[in-house]
Amino acid sequence: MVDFTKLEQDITNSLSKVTDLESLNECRIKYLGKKGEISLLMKELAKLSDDDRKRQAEILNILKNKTLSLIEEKTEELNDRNLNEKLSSETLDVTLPVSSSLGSIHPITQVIEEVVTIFGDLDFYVAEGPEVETDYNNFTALNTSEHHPARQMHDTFYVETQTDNMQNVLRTHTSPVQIRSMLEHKPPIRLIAPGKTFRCDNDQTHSPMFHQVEGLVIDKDSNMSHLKGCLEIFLKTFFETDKLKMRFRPSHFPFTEPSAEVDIGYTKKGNQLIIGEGNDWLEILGCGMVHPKVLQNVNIDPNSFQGYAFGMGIERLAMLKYGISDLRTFFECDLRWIKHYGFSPLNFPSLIRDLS
Ligand code: 2U9
Repeated sequence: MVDFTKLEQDITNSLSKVTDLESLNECRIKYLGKKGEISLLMKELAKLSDDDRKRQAEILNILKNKTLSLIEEKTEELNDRNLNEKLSSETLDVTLPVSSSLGSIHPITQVIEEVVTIFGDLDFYVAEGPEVETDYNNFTALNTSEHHPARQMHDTFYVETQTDNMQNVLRTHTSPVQIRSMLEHKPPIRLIAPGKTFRCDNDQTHSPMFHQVEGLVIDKDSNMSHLKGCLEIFLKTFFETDKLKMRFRPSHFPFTEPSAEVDIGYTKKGNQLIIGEGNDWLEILGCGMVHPKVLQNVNIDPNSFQGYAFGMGIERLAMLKYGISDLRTFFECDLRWIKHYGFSPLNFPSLIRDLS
C-alpha cells in the first residue's frame, strides 16, 4: 500500500527547500515527469481492483493538482525574487562622479557647433538637405553650365538611377540646400547649411568626403557691405580675436556675381600660426552676391530681391584654429588622435563675445 501522506510530505518538503528555478524544474521532473513518482503511481493504477483504482486515482489527482499549484506558486516567488535582484543590481547611482573614460567630441563636430552658435547669434537658421542630390539642384540651378569643369567625371561622384532622365550625384557642395530652401520659402532668407560634401579627389590635401558650411541671405537690399560686415564678425568671433586683418580678392564662381575670396592675415611664431596679425595671407573662404540667374531659377525676382552667399571648408577652419596639420587624420579614426584633439562634451565653449 502506498503511503500517500508521506509522499505529500516529501513533495511539500522538497519544494520548500527549492531556491532556484533549476532545482524547481528538477523537483517537477522528480514527481510529475514521465518517470516521476506521481506519474509512475498513475500507471500502476491499471493493476488495481476497481474499488482501489477509484480511491487511489482520486487521491493521486488531488496530490498531482496540489503539486502543480505548489510549483506554480514557487515559480512566481522565484521569478519575483530574480526580478527584484536584477532591478537592485542595475540601479543607477546618479550621484556617482563622472566616468573618466568619457568619449570626446570630434574637431569637425566641434567646429560645426561653433559656427552654428556664431551664426545663430546673427539670426541665421540651420538648413539641411540630402547628400544624394539631383544634377539639376547641384549644378544647373546654380548657373553651372553643361560644360563647366566642376561637372566632369573626375570631380563628381555620379549615382546610378533607375530612370535615364534624372541624373543623381553626391552633392559637391551644400549649395543645393539653399536651392531647395529658396524654392520652399519666400525671402527674406537668412540661413546656413553645414554638412558633408563629396568630390572624387583623394590626396594629402583632399578627401573624397569633407565638410562645408555655406551661408545665404536674401532680402530687398542686402549688399556687399552687409556681406563684409557679417564675415568680419564671424571670423573675429571664430578665431577669438578683435584684431583681424582681412582682404577681399576678386574671384569667379558661376553662382555669384561679383565674387570674392577672403584672406586673413597671419604670422608664424616658431611652429605656431598666429591668426589675425602679420604680413602673410591665408585663404579662408569664398563669397559673393547671388547671381541673378540663380534667383530666377528659384522663381525669385532679381529686380525685387538680392542677396549674398559664402562658403567655407570646415576641415580648413578646424586645422587653422586647432593646429591640426594633416587633413587625412580627421578620418583615420585613430583613438590617440581623438583623445588629443577631441573636445570634452561637458565643456562646450561659449563663443558669445562683445565685439562693439
Ligand atoms: C546659392 C548661391 C550662391 C556659395 C559660395 C563659395 C563662394 C566658395 C568654397 C569655399 C571652400 C567651397 O569648401 S570650399 O571648397 N565655396 O568659395 N561658396 S560663394 O554660394 C552660393 C550658394 C548657394 C543658391
